[in-house]
Amino acid sequence: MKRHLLALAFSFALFACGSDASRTTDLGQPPDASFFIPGPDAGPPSCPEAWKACSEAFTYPAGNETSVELRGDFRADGWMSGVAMVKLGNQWTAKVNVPYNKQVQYKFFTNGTTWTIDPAQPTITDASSSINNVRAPVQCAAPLCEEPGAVAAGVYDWRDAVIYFVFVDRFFDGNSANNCDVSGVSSSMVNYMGGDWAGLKKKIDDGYFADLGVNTLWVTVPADNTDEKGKGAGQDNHSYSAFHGYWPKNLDPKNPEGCFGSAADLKALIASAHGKGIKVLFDYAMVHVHKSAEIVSKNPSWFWPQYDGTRNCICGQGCDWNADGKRCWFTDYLPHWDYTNTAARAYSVQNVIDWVTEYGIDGLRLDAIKHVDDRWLTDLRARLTSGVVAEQSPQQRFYLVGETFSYTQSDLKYYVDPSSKLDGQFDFPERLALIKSVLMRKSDMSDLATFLDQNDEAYGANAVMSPFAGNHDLGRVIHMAEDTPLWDEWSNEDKSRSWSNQPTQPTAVSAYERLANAYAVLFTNRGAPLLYYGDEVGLAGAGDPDNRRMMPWSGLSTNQTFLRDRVSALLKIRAAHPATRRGKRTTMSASADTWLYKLSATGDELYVAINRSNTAATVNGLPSGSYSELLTNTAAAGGAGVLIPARQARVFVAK
Ligand SMILES: [Ca+2]
Ligand SMILES: [Ca+2]
Repeated sequence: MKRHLLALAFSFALFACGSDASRTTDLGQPPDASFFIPGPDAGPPSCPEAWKACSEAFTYPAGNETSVELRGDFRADGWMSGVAMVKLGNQWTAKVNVPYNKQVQYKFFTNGTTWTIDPAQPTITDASSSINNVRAPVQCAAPLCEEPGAVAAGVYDWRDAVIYFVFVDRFFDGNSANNCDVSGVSSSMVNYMGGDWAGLKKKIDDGYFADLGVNTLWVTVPADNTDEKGKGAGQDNHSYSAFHGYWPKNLDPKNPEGCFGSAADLKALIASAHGKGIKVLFDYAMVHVHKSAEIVSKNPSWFWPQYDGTRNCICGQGCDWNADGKRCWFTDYLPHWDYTNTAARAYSVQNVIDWVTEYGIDGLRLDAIKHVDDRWLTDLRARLTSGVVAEQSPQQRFYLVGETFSYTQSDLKYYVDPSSKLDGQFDFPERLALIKSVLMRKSDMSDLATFLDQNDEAYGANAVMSPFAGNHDLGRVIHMAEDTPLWDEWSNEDKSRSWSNQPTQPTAVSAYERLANAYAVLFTNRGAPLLYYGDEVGLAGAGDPDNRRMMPWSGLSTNQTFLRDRVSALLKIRAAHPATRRGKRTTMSASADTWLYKLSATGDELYVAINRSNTAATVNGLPSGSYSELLTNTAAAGGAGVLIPARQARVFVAK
């Protein structure tokens, strides 16, 4: 074990030094020198075949261009964002790492506008009849070991993101002067509670997110919402305010929601976030606007009529949620955009671009994406690529994460394609598997392992999905971790206690420990994991709206602080260990109650053990050797099984 890790460290250093053999003496004489010397075509020890890469020079004959980018399939997003070439004498050049022994297609992008090939280099006609340059497979003598999908220097890798959903109205009241009160709503629970952008900025400035290990904020829809009351989701006959942000009235980015503050407040919060290396995603609601929106009376043809001639086309009433999903109204005061109308679509896409450029945000969370015409999404991606990303240097990946509330992978996958649609979606199917195995103990841990093995690649190598345990539409996840869960794994009954008999904060430590185990899985596996505000302290609550209680900033129980500390510890492990974010997972053992897996990436390897049972369990599969356990800061030995306490996770790294 020890020798294996040393080998990885050695090969990493060797290749980082450009294969300069003289540098190997800096590292001292390894115990078995022959083991470390790559033979012809051998590559570094333990490098998966798919990770091997060769450094290759590309050239383009210089004319009077002002810039040339090399683009191609040498990298996961290589067709979307290229590598800037440097002009040397009479040619542009760039060195890039290409996959080992694989053909590469490429093209040149000149002056930031024009695709071109070099006719002097070999060409190929691809599946879409486009002519590209082509380079035959290369087998270099000493391949690099590079994880697939790695992005260029200076470009943010969204696999490193940890997303936190800030429900602005319920997070922190930083300025009581902007507080709103909508008269006639059914309860204070569905009125504005005072949270605002100034409050969020304060928590950013105080270091709350840095302490927790969060580096990306998803912020509720900032557009000005109606001041009217309306019935709640699911027609529960209560009157709500628009505290959630999903009833937009005025889409002008310069006049955002006054109940959350001013445009200057919003810009200040983004500046604070960016100053601390925190990305910001805005929630964007593009399915509908509130009926009071001026745009509805001005352009009635831009919206589907509520009555389609024969039916009252409310989703779930006269119209079907699925069959009519792209046109039915969610409720009778939310006119549904008709994006088959070209002018309506162009207006809406431009409005998104206006928000993005006004605030300089890094991505968007797109609400209920399956309920809009597909062209809205492909138009938006094209506009972002040509009009926002193209102006950046280096060009960043603008992250689009969608919500498709479905437990069927193909439903989600349809919208995932980073070049033309979404980068990823909230992973509802993974949530179901996670909850069933880790929290509710209805499926075995080995079932979760099997599910994740096929889920990892289900959305394509370039996707960055967002796995999660809780969100704002489902009853709080802590109650699914209780000894007797309060509703089923589909959250079917979570609304039955929204308005009465609301759940109190669980007192048994078991629920918090189980949720911590779910986070151990989420935070040591791929994707940009999502934390719903309050779930880091296991905040209580039934379905909407009881799942949107005010964030507690004091009076936490020891169970709650245990959970928050565990989240923070896991996220610090995630930050320190690339294998958790982009590694290859190998199950070492899996049973009904336990799972032990290895994560490996270049120069990084660790083992994660989970025991969901109510008693300590011996977990097999940790190889012989001496380890540090990162959650308890203790030493551990592999070989024979390791004893994992009841409802605990452990993370081992070789000493
Ligand atoms: Ca306020
Ligand atoms: Ca408003």
